[in-house]
Amino acid sequence: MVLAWWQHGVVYQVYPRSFQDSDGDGTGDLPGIISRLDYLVWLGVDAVWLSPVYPSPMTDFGYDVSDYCNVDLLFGTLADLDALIAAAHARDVKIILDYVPNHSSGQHPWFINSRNGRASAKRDWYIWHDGAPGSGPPNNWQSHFGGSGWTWDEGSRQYFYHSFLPTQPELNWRNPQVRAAMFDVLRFWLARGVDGFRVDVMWLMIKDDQFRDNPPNPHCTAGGSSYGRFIPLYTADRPEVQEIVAGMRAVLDEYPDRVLIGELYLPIDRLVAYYGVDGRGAQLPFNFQLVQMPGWDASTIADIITRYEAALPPGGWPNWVLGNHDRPRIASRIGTAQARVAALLLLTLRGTPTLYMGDELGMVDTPIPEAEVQDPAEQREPGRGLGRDPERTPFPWQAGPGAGFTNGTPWLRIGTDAPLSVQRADPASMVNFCRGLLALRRRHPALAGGTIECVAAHGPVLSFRRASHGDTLVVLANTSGAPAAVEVPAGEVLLSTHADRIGKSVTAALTLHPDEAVILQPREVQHGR
Ligand code: TEU
Repeated sequence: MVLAWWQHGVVYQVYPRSFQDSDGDGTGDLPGIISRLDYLVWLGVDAVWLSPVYPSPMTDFGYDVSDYCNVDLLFGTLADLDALIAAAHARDVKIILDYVPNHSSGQHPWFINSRNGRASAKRDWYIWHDGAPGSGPPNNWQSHFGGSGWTWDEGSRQYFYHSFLPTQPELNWRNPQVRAAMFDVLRFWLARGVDGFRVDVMWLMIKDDQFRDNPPNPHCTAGGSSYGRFIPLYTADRPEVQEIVAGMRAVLDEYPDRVLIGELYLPIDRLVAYYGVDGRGAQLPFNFQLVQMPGWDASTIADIITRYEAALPPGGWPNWVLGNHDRPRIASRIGTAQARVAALLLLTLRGTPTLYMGDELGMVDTPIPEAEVQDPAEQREPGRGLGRDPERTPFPWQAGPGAGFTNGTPWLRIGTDAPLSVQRADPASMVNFCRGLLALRRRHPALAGGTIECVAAHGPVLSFRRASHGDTLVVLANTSGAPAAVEVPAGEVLLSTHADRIGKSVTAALTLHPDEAVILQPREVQHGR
């Protein structure tokens, strides 16, 4: 089976604001990314997903778009993005843009028109509603950032809905004019050579047309976001959204080899619906099971892999993610030793991996003092661990002030992680381990496109087998901090989180070090039997 680039390749998420500043304003930008493409080639990734770089008031750091077909001067110009696409393609690296269709900025001309009055041409491009009888918002729909999802507009004397900030009014995707306009946005970028899109909050794009209250959440945890007080039955994963996803995919299919990735925080059985009927939906509905799992142990991971693989529809291509710009970093969630184990799993499980920038360095969350908090999620619901600044700190390229990220004042403080320059010089560093994994992945068809079999947990050890046309590898991951003995086929260790193990022959039993994961090539395969 010939694999598409988005099947055998590895996606790397760049948070542009924090990747590389080229003009000293303390914020990353497009020329900065261009200057670092050779690093990404050195690392061995195949596609770059850029978080939004469109014009925006930046109330949610670019996820509040005021012009879908341009570039914010903070990041550069449209010509800079064209140059990035060309420079990436010259290196056989694909460019995926973040597409934010669920809501625009309140400063978008469409919303300014819509807010002008109930008779304005674009009134129905957004979700407006009278208040509840008596007073107050129409219903109990909440913002993901806390508080009501409705804001009163005194001028036109109605409420408008926003799943996130009041500065992010919800587009009305039931309106065919909105669909047509937003599908043309896709075509604008596709015509410029963009290789695909990561669709922001794909599962939120349709809301109940009867505006019914969401039911209370019996599992609501104290201290969490107020959003969790209700089950988003009427504001998430509505059946009509599938038609929108299929429409987006149909637009991408007007161009060759484009990929549609969906941001979807859903349980497995609902997540797989987004592959669409006959695979006409998203090729990669993001699988956040390893991001959201409460613990980190072999049996839980084995169960997730098994259930996910079983749930995939015919032709559904799997994918795995460990982190992104919205969630605490994997190394902070499970520790730096297990983060190596997690990296090996991410790059050996079946399907397309997405690597969040800095995780290849083993970056941890950087504590942000209250006075320096910038994320609205933290500002609106402080002290609940919902803030995202800690996982968004600038990429540390080298030691010293600015860490090679900027020669100005960084927009957000720089953490204390070992910089790339130091790690590149250390053969045992996380970045060299990840680079070795990526190289092994490219050398072994079993990893990029092979089957996954024999998924099991033996106490703290997760094991599975990858195979393709005579190339067979066995992955063993000790998810504990204690040594763990495990039965293995005799063979050779091709890669390990522990450098001393590499190249060693193993017999029927192997005692894994604490926090050790290995990739084993069984001997029966080595002699081609
Ligand atoms: O995030 C949507 C999402 O996953 C929310 O759960 C969000 O992570 C959480 O509520 C934040 O506390 C996407 C983007 O990735 C995120 O950066 C944006 O803020 C959000 O949509 C709105 O566009």
